[in-house]
Amino acid sequence: MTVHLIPRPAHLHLEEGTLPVSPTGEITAQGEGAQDAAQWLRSRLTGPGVPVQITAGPTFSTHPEAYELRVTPRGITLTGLPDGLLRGVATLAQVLEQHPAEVPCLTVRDEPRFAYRGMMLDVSRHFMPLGDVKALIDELAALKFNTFHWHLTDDQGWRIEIKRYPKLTEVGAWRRRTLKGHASAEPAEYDDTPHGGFYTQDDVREVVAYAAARRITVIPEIDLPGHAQAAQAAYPELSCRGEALEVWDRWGINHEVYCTRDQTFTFLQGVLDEVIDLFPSRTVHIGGDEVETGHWAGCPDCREVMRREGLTRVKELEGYFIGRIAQYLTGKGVRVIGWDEITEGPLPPGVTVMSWRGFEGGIDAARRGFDVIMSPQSHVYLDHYQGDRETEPLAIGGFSDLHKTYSFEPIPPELTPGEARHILGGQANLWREYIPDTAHVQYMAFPRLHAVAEALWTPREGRDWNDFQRRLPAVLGGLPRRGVNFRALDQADDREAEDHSSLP
Ligand code: TNX
Repeated sequence: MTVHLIPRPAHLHLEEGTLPVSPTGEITAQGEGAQDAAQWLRSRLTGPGVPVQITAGPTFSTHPEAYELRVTPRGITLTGLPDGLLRGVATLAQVLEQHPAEVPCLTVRDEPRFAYRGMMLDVSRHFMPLGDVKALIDELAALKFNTFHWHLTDDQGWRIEIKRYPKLTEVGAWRRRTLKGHASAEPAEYDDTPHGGFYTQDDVREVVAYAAARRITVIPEIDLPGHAQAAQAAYPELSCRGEALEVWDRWGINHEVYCTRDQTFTFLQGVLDEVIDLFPSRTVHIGGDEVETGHWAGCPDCREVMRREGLTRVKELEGYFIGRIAQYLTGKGVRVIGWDEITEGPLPPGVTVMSWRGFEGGIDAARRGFDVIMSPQSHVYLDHYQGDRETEPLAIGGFSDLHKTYSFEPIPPELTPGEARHILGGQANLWREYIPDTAHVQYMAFPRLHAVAEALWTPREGRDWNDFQRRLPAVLGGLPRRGVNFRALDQADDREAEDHSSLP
């Protein structure tokens, strides 16, 4: 008997014998986190009972996500600290899925390579119903991700209820129409169907609790100072010219930007105060990507801010904006994350950089002593094509097939070991301009998320493309049972023959 596990564990020993599963088998739980683990395991089981003893406690490793799983002819034991127990259940669920009647005896001793293992979902460009968000979180937990980055605001929709500013969702959560086809197509065509939706604060609490029970941290993103036209549509005074804007109906880089006058900060601090209270992780992503400064250059209020702050170039207002918001949050004990554009200015103390335009922003930040999460669009952008453009559904562009995604290595070779310690881990991003519904999200996410999961969890020396391909079909087999869509594997991968190295 064999088991096929993704991500591949640090240590797996298959042993002689099996454990027959019988309807009388019971799951018992002891200690902190064990109940959550037991409950999640029950929700994953389809077959008869299994005798599993889940016990919170120390293992071979002091890592909080380490666990030890043993299957013997007498039963199954899972030991670990609270986070580790959830990761162990993810492993056990894959084993049981593949062997529902008779479980092979084995020992797994496992812990992650990286502390941060994330996925970002854009719910602004297209909304995702609450239940589907929770189902996605389940799949993340199954692959041992520990962070869900929720991109809640952008030009095309504001998706989180803010009690102080009700128009953000009354107005900002709805757009009149959506572009049909690719944004580069001329002339532009629209579907003339309103699109929208938002999460109430109760919805947000529900998602956070659901994720917490699976030991997944939810990080909200409130994108600023660009990517904010939906907020400006709700409150026109947030733009430099105070003009009436609509929630944006196009894709691409927008010229709209929050004005840098003080009133904008009063607004954003009010928003952030409510956001902080909803997310116990006390971590907020403040965006910072793709800022167009044209409106600032022509705005008397922004000119006045430049004079007051002693800034000579309009571009410096970007660093001012990010710095002021970061300082506000840091002062409240909140950890701040921003996209790598923020490295172009003075980095606020303690900020974590998320490197998306490539590895360079992350390398720069690590060398400057800042923590980094690698999410380069070259490897882990799940909105990019994963196959032939002729036959794949319309996508934004790019090309990252499974092989490319699997080759994602978060630690760039040019960093010294000291600098490399700042690389906390990595993240796959799913932007949704061209991905309207959940089945399509799943099609783009799986199995590329399986590849990212392994890049982030498995020890460097344990990663092997050929071996990954061998394990994948069995693991993917569980998805349809849960109603989760995925992209079927390509028939023959001719790279296999020529590729003898352990990494692609
Ligand atoms: C760039 S990645 C963006 C997003 C787009 C994405 C499309 C990043 C921080 N900004 O606004 O949706 O490209 O791939």
